[in-house]
Amino acid sequence: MKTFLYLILSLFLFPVLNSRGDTRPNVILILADDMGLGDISLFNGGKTNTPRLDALIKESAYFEKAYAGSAVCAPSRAALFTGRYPHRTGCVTLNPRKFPEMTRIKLDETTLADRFSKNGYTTGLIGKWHSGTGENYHPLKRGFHEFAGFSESWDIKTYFNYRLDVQGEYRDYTDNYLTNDLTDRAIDFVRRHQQKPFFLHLAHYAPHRPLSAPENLIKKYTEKGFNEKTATIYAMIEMMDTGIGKLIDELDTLELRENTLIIFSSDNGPDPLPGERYNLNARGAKYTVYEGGIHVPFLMNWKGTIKPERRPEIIQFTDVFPTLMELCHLAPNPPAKPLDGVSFAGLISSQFEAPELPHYRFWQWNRATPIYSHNAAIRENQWKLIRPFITPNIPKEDSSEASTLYDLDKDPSESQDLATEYPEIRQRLEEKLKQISSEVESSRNRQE
Ligand SMILES: [Ca+2]
Repeated sequence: MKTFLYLILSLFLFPVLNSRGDTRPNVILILADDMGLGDISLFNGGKTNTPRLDALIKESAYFEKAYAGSAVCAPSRAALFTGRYPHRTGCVTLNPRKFPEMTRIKLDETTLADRFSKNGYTTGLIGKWHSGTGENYHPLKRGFHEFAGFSESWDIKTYFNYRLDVQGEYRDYTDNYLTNDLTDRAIDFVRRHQQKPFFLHLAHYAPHRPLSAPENLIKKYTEKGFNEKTATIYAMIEMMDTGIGKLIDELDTLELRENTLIIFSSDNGPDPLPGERYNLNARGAKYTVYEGGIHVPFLMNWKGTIKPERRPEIIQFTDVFPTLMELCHLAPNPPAKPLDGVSFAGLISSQFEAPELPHYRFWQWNRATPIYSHNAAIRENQWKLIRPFITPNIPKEDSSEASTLYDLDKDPSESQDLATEYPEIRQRLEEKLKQISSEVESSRNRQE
C-alpha cells in the first residue's frame, strides 16, 4: 500500500518526464579547497582570471551571504554531507593521523551519498575525501559507488606527483597535473552515467597547498606584480576554472544542462599560511570564524529551472542536504538524524514552498576536543557575536576573553565591536551560543 501511495504521489510530483524517463536532475557538487570570495575575478577587478566561474555565477542563483560549515576543511564538509552541525557528526578538527576519531563522520550518520544512492542515483566522489580514514570510513562505505581521490593530504606531494585511490587501489601519478586529472575523471563519469540520474561530488584540491602550477601560468601572475606564492595560487585557481569550464562544455555537448543541477562552493576561506591574497577586505581567514574564514562563494545552476539572480538570504552548508532532498524529490531513505539546516529550494524554484530558514547560525573550531569559548560565532540576522580565536595551538582551557559583536549589514569587515553599545543583544547571543554548544556537544558524545 505504501509503495502504491508513493507511486501516486510520484506521478503528482514528477509531472513531466524527460527523454530518459526521469525528472530528477543529475547533481554535480563542485567544491574548491581554501578558496575565498576574493579569488573570483568577477569580484576582484581582474586580479585573478576565472572567466568560467564568472559566467556561471551570472547564469545561476548566487547567494551573497553563504557560509561554510566551519573555518576548516573536515568539519565544514561534515556539515555539507549530513545537514548537521559538524560537532554532532563527531568530525570536529583537522589531521586524521593525530586525531582519527575527531576527523571522521560517525557511522550512524546518513550522508548525502547514502541518500542519493538509496534513491537510485549513481554516486561518485572525485578528489578529496577528508571525512574519515580506515576501512569503515572509506567513501565506498559511505554511499559512493565510485571513488577516485585521496583521504590523506600527504598523498599529494605536488600537483605533478601524487597518489590516488581508485576504487580502493592505489596508484602513483607523475605525468599529469592533479586538477586536470580530476577534471578528466569527472568528464568520464558524466559520459558513462548520462543515461540515469547521477550525483557527482567533484572535490577539487585547488588552491590548497602544496603550491604547484605550470610555470608559464605562474609567470603570467608574477608579471602582473604578484609574488611567487600568490602567483602560484592564482595559477592553480585558473587551472581549476578552465577544468570547470571543460566539464560544463561536456554537459552542453551531451545535452544534459537542463537536467543537471550544478553547485559550486568552497569549504572555507583562504589559507593565510602559504601566501597572502585579496579577500574582499574580509576580516580573518581560514581557521577563524570571522567572515574571512567562513563566508564562501555559493551558486546553484540548473538551466531552465533556477532563475539567475543574486539572493540575499543567509544560508549555510547544513542547508544543502535538505535542499537537494527537496529539489531531487528524494524519499527519506535511509532515515537521517534531525537536521540543523533547512531546505531553501523554495527560494530558487516556485515549485516549492518558501522556507523559514533557521534564525541562528553557529560555527566553532579549535584544534582537538572542542572548547566552545574559543573561536566560536553565532549569527542572528545582521548581528554576529564572536568568541575570539586565542591560540593557533591546542587550547588548554576555556577562554575568558570577552565576546565581540558586529553589525554585518553596516560593517561587513567586522571592524567595530558593538558589544558595549548593545549589551542586551550580546547577552542574548551569548546565551544562545552556550545553548547550541551544549546541545551539539551532548550529541557529539552519544554512543554510536
Ligand atoms: Ca579547506
